[in-house]
Amino acid sequence: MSTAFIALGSNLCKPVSQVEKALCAIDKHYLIKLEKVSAFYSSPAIGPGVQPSYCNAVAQISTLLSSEKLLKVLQKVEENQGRQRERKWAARTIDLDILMYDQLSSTCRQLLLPHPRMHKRAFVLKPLSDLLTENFVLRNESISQLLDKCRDKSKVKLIRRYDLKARRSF
Ligand code: PH2
Ligand code: MG
Ligand code: MG
Repeated sequence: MSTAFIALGSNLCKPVSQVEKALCAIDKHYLIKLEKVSAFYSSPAIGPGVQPSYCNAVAQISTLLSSEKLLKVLQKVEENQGRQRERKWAARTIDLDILMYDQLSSTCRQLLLPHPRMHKRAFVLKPLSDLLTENFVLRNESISQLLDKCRDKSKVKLIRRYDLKARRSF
C-alpha cells in the first residue's frame, strides 16, 4: 500500500463544489482510500490575465495504484469535470496534481515527483501543513520553514473545513 498527497485546485464553475466533487470521485475508486483532507483555502490565482480566485486543498490517500496509474485516474476525474487543456496556468474547473507518492523521486516528464514547484507555493504548503507534522522534511526543511519563505502566504485564506465522514465541506 502506498501513500500519496494530491493537490486540488479550482477557479471555475463553483470552485468549492468542484473540489468536493473531485474528492468524492477519487474516493469512489476501489483501489484508493481517502485518509485525510485539509481545510479548503481561497487564494488569488497565480497565472496569466485576470482570473477568479482559487479554492485549494490537499488530500492524503492510500492506494494500491502505481504512481502512473494514479495519474491516469486523476486525469480521468479532471476530464469528467470538464477540464479543458488550454494555456499553461489558465483558469480551470479542476486541477489534480500528485505532490508526493511515498518517497518516490521521479524525473519522468509526465510525472515529476515530488511536484517540482510545491515547495514554493503557499496555496499548496498551507493545506499540506494541515496534514503533516513539524517532523516532516521536504528539501531539508519543514513545511512551516518553507511556508515562511513564501511571500504570498498571507493571501491563502481558510474558507471551509472538510468533514471526511460526511464527505463534504462546511
Ligand atoms: N494552480 C495553477 C496556477 N495557479 N493559483 C492558485 N492560487 N492555486 C492553484 O491551484 C493554481 C494557481 C496551475 O496548476
Ligand atoms: Mg497545478
Ligand atoms: Mg495539473
